Amino acid sequence: MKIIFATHNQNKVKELHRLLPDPYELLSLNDIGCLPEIEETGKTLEENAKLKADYVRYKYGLDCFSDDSGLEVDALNGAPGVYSARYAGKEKNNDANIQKIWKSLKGVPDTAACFRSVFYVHLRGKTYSLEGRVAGKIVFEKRGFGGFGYDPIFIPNGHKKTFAELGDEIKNKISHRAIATKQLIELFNSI
Ligand code: ITT
Repeated sequence: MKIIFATHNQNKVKELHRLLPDPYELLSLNDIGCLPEIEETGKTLEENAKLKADYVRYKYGLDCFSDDSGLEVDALNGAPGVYSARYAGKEKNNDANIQKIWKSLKGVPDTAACFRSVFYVHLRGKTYSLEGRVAGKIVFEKRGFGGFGYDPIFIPNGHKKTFAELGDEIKNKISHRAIATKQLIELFNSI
């Protein structure tokens, strides 16, 4: 079964390739020749996830799913949240984003945070919204080389290492995206 994942983020694509079992053939936006960036003008993860999936559904007439995700820091009232990719500017500079998190959290003792991922799905004339969340905390140094984005500064609860240190195998068991993907597979299996 072919599934279109409405993303240009190759890190997300790599994770989904590992998370989806064999019968599913994952196609990204690049794979279907959809090269322009889809504008993310929503104010919530839910709104942006819908925007991305709707774009593909209505431009190409294809079933698909999207993922809008972000890091939500308690002491920053949920920021960077929906603006995670562009926290330090629209050029999506990951190092600058991490520096901005550290600056905003300077002197803050409680660095509790979570990653949240919202999937919006178009499937056989119906739409679905799915969500995964993983809680943890921010650390003030980059640790590890795996993953992407904020992974080097995020330690999931119950662990002593960052997502970047834990590596793909463990991240893909417990992450926000892994939890949402489980629900996606259940949805596919239910129809
Ligand atoms: P698409 O819109 O094409 O899917 P994007 O990178 O712009 O790609 P988002 O708008 O959903 O995706 O932004 C997600 C950002 O949140 C991402 O760029 C990272 O900065 C952060 N993020 C999301 N999931 C993450 C993860 O598993 N590990 C680390 N950072 C993550």
